[in-house]
Amino acid sequence: MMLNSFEIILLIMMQNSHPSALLNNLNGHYPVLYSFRRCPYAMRARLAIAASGIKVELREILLKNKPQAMLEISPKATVPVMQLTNGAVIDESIEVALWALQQNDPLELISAGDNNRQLELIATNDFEFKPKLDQYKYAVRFPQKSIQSYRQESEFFLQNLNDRLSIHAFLMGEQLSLADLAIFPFIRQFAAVDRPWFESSPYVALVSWLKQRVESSLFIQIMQKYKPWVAVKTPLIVF
Ligand SMILES: N[C@@H](CCC(=O)N[C@@H](CS)C(=O)NCC(=O)O)C(=O)O
Repeated sequence: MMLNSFEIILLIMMQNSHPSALLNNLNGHYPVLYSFRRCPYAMRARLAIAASGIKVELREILLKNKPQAMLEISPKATVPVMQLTNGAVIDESIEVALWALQQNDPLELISAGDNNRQLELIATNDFEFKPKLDQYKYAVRFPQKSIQSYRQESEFFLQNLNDRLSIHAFLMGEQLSLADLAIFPFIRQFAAVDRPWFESSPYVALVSWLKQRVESSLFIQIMQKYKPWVAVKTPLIVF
């Protein structure tokens, strides 16, 4: 659970009166997550962490101004990046998600479907669908083809997901799984490119699944807005 506004204010007040004591007390007790609110990979990590109930220190970053502290531990410079309390660094979203759920998985997201099949579907999302999504979303940067062609080339994945969701409530069966959480932020991005098209598309089960996921309390929780983290100045945000 996240701190509520009252607890955050209390932390800021305490920090103002005893800054170093508070930082020393809390920093280092939590893994640190560098995140960017609108990044679908970072959403995947935050969703899994929130579902696990594990507390981390959230450091919101700006992609155009990445903090030195993050670049030092992960020169590949993508979010999410997680630094564990023992110093180990995990800088792939699926690995952050698996790390969190392997500690604690009260919703049984990992066992909700065959593990390899979940990972395979997530890999199809990341390596086959995501490049098509980028071309569709930023079609002006790829003038070789029309936006409609890029959309058509993405539809193999929409069809795959819609077929699954036509026979059961979630991607892996009747239970919410890691695959649902890991994939829907990307479908949300796809839907936003041309919402009227998506909503009147033949992928009816997919549209309804996306609506449910976006309206879920878990998603609302992980989309809370925070100011970008500034080394030293920003109060600890426990997420
Ligand atoms: N394979 C990585 C991909 C992460 C990724 O590409 N994140 C984007 C933001 S959505 C990023 O940080 N890009 C670097 C940049 O824009 O500078 C993962 O799963 O964590």
